[in-house]
Amino acid sequence: LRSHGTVKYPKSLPSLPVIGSLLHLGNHLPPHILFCNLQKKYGKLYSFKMGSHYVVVVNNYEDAREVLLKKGKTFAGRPRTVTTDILTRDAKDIAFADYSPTWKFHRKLVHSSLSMFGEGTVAIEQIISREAASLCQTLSTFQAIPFNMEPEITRAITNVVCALCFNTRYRRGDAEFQSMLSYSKGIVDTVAKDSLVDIFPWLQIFPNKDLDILRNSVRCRDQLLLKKLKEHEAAFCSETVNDLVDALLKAKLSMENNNSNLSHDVGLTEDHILMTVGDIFGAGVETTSTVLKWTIAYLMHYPEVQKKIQEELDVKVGFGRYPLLSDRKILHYLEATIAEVLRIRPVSPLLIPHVAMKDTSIGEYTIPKEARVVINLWSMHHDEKEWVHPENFNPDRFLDENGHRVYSPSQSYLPFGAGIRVCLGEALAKMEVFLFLSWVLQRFTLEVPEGEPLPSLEGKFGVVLQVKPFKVTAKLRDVWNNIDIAT
Ligand code: HEM
Ligand code: PLO
Repeated sequence: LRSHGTVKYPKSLPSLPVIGSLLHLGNHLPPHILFCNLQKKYGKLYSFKMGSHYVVVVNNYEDAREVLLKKGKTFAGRPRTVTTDILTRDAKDIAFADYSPTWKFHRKLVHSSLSMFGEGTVAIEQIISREAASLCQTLSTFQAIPFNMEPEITRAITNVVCALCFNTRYRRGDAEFQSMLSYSKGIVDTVAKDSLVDIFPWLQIFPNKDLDILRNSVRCRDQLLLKKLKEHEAAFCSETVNDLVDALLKAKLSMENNNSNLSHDVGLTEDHILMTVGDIFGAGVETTSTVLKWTIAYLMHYPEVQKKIQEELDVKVGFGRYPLLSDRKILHYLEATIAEVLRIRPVSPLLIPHVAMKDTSIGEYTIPKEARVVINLWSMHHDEKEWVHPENFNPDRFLDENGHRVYSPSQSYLPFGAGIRVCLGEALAKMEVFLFLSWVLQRFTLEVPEGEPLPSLEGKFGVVLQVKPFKVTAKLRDVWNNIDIAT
């Protein structure tokens, strides 16, 4: 440890070239696993230099909670990185924007608009259920034919976000949806390619193929977003606010009417509106569809878990009605399964890096202003002191002895982060994952097709922890052959 009088800094890795070579040579370990393994040598809290940046890695819940909750505001900054600056026109969005009045204002605006269009109310339940019904309809056309569920899951989830942002939806094969799929893949593959920690700052100096793909994909996305914005402007009527774009336009117009400079000061420019919608749209699609794919992959490996979910559905919901959001209170095993998926394969295993906005501390260690703080959720969710056999998939961890859902069996569990930078879509995501899974599993049993391998559970690290593609068969459950299906 480096100590200067009473000042004690976290143990430091020798130098960046070490990290660089570790990443290259360390069996190509993804950063969350590498950072987890480095604890053995450097302890739970350690640091390294990345070019001129000082990075601190937190691997335990005590320190993570201090950063996110106790000192949430101090650590609410965000770093700028080359790729996210391209994505967000220099951080004019929410997720990658530094702590500022503009960030605060947009977060509030989006939060209230999402609730206005029904988060937690009947409207959003209807939107999700409509897409769940449509997904089930599509699945029934695949009867017993092995297929990759990814495009249909993505379309269903995209349609929910489309309804909230633009008040539209896509049909199968829609050209605009296809182009969205392709630009989004381009962004996911290249933005923060080796994690948002910007492991390879040299990207900046040597523009390469990935940066071209990113720029082209972002250009396509921005064209689409701009088109939506112009359509909304043309049809705008302040009396009927139908979606997020309307809500942002209304806020902008009302500010411009009151004081022509205010909308610029607070960051309600066209750029800000486009980037904010881009964030919600991107986060809304990539995260939720990833959780659904992980859940299905685990259900393939653990058919007994799928069976238990179905038995619970049969007893508590039956076959005479659709699953409803209010069933979350009684479908404990399904809720526990979702919680366990978010533990074992967190969508965002390193969160988004935080930045110390002033000199501060974590535990007994001094943290200088501008330090980047990476919270390693993977270490927290796989901590052997907190979880029995953490690599085992076991929904029962989230149930008490009466089979009721335990909100959080350990403090070492924060799939959505916590504090003032907590995920903005947590409530929405939980509703979607619950409704889609309950609708699908009420009707279908998902199986590994004959001759196909089990899905890989390894994961592919990037801006989200992705599942590798796999095939399933969706078999209509026997009981439905004798019942008039109400989809
Ligand atoms: C941020 C997880 C779904 C919008 C985050 C963070 C995590 C997370 C870990 C970073 C927190 C931090 O840096 O401390 C998840 C998971 C999801 C999910 C596990 C699905 C199960 C969504 C959805 C939306 C959304 C559906 C949009 C509707 C956002 C936004 C931020 C964020 C805007 C940035 C917040 C900020 O920096 O102020 N999410 N998310 N997320 N999420 Fe989610
Ligand atoms: C996903 C690809 C989109 O085209 C753009 C986009 C916007 C917001 C990002 C999201 C991507 C990935 C997941 C992120 C989200 C903001 C918050 C969320 C990083 C890059 C998480 C899980 O932290």
